[in-house]
Amino acid sequence: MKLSKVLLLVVTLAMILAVIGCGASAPAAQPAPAKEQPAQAEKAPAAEKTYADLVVGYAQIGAESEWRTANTASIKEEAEKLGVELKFSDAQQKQENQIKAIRSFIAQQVDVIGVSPVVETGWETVFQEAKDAGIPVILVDRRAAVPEDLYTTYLGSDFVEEGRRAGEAMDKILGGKGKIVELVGTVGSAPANDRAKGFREYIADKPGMEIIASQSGDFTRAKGKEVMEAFLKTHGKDITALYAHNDDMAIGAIQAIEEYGLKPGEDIKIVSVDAVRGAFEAMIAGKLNCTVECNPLLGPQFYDLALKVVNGQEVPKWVPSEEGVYYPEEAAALLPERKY
Ligand code: GYE
Repeated sequence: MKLSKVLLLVVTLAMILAVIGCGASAPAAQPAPAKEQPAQAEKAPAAEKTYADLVVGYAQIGAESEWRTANTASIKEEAEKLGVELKFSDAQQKQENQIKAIRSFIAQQVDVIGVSPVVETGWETVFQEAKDAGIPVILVDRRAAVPEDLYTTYLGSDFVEEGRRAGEAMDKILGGKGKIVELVGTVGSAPANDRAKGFREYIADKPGMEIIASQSGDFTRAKGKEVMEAFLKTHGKDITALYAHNDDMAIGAIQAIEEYGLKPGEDIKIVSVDAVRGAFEAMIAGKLNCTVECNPLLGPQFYDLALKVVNGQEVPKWVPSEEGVYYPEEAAALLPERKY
């Protein structure tokens, strides 16, 4: 009898509470947090790493371009901001130096290795070594041609799409007709391979647009200038357009075109990739006709992924960066906002 009275009381109380709850507009669920909190508190003590616990090895390519300088700054500044311990190596454009750096990171037992592979091939052995040591490898900026189990994720751009966008811009600027020379990036690198591919894909059905010469300028200003001089020597005024796989090569080529006595941006239309400040300045000066953006500020996303990976969280196999396409008309307005 006593028990049924208690039960009755509980039921009545519950009904009253329910009625009050229904009348209230939003948080009827006041008692709920009391139930949820202990469950969360139970999870918390698990040995989750924080940024302050992270030791990251980063095998950078070098300092070949404005893009790379901005990329390195982003990786270094973000580590400092978050309190991540960063071991940074500059390979001076040499794959063998990047491989050495990765081996030294493995020996130092870092938590995560970030690498921007200078070229696509030749990484299997060293990535396997990292895997055997239980150290996740994150590809940053450039892909490597390795089986998917040898890296955790790729953070970076869709270079084929950038090539297509450059083709589309060139088509617009030339009105579908032109003799194009191409300054290719570092031979065998993902951005050089893919930017060439995307551009060709786009112009495939534009019979008026023809690539008359194509050579590597290694993503540098000096090489871009040198190769453009050679193009001019061979093809002279036949050249109506230049497609450069990065802004630095375009800027080097602009100098070569001026020294040859032609007007860059007018006599020879120029489309390049990266959208660094130097490109905006060249557009304002009327010497560059378009730049397709490739975002170098990958630091924040990189450490976010690194932390997730060491804590065993799932991450997508590819984290693409968001990018735009810029023309001279908007260059002056946008320049002050450009962070690189
Ligand atoms: O476009 C170029 C740099 O890998 C996306 O490398 C990067 C490229 C960038 O040297 O300027």
